[in-house]
Amino acid sequence: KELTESQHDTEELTKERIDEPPRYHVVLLNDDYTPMDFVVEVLRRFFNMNSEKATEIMLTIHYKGKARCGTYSAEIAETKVDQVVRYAAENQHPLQCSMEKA
Ligand code: TYC
Repeated sequence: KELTESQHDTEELTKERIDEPPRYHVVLLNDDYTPMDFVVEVLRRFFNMNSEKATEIMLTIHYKGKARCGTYSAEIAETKVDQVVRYAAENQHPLQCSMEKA
């Protein structure tokens, strides 16, 4: 599109001003002990998945070692990791959860 010189300047200034905050994938890791049902429950409870989606993601983790469960701002991702690790520990499961920069 054709822009005047001042429109170019405005676009550049806007670009510099609205730098989007970084986002993070929350990742669940496989282990040999956590029951499949528990992982499905975690995915439904903390990542708002339906049974079908939760089962699909749980099986991806089981067969491939890990899967992304959602992408969030740093603060929300940290909260999810915290909630999952705490809930797993409360239930004596070794389920591990971490975050990766998107
Ligand atoms: N591998 C586990 C089992 O066979 C199931 C499992 C799936 C564990 C996903 C953790 O994040 C996980 N019971």
